Amino acid sequence: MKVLHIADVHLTSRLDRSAREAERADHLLARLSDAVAAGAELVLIAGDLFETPFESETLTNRVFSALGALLVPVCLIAGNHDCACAGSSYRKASFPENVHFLDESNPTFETDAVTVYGISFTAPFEPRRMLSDYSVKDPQKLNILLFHGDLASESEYMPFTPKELADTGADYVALGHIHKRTEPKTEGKTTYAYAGIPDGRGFDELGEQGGWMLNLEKGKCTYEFFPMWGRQYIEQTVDLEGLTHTAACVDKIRATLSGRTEDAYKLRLRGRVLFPLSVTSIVKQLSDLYCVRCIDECNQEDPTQDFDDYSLVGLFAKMADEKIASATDETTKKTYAMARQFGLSALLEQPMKGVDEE
Ligand SMILES: [Mn+2]
Repeated sequence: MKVLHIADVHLTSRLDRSAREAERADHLLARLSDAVAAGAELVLIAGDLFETPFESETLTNRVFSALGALLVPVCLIAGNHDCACAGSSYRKASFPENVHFLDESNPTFETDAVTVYGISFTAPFEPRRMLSDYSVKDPQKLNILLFHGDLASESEYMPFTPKELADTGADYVALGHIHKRTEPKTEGKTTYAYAGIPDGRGFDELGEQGGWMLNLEKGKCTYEFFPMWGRQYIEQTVDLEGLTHTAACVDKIRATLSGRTEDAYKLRLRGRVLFPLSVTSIVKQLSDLYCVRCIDECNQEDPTQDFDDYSLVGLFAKMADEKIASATDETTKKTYAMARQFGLSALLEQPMKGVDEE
């Protein structure tokens, strides 16, 4: 049976993030359709689909009705962020027929082929060990458990151990809570994995995100990563060594990037540049990219190390560095640093054409 496992989408209707959030919801729903088109017969959402327990009805209705349109069964639980407390979105929702919210009052979803179990948060914290004494009813069947918590001996978020997972008798435990996906592991006869997040939301969630597409049979689990991101957050270093003007830096940056304009980039600019670098004008010339942040780390390494101390260039660099080091205020320091750049440029016979005005 082909199963898609995702978790921790953290959709929110918070106004300050609304544009990106609407886009994230659209994207998620489109990728879920893709997963079904790719053969997923069951979708598992292991908690924290929403950022808070009380998201707007506009958002929750939209998400639930789109899950309804997938037609295959969708099983979900509440995590600590979107806990099913009184008055919460999950308590108020009317779910489409194929969408199964699993909690204490509705603990399983069953078909001939599979039983899905789920445990939901009902408060933002739950330090109890919810899996001690928990076990599946029919060990002969294919059994899946949806669980949101910390793989830890103690935690405020449903702590568990691999042994506790194995003792449930579940064939696969679809985990949520940790935003970094983990390769499926096996303990006893139980396979378990965190799905991570389907789509990054900032530079603390870098790279390719998605979920696990699993092929589950009794006693056998194969899997592959199913990419789902709408935008990637990418952190990259760009070497601008020896460049003499902004346009050359912009060209170098473009040549270094993947060419995808829909991603968000945090660029660390490094190397010795031979003109006063302006991050503002570089960013301006990259405005076709969705988001670019540049961190100017140019001219920061030990500047004399590449020069022969006994050459004119080496002596000049050494002298300039001493001046910079002994400067008592920022303005003087900057002036010496610029003098060093201009001096080196002259000595290295690299003309200062296209020097940035800013
Ligand atoms: Mn969580």
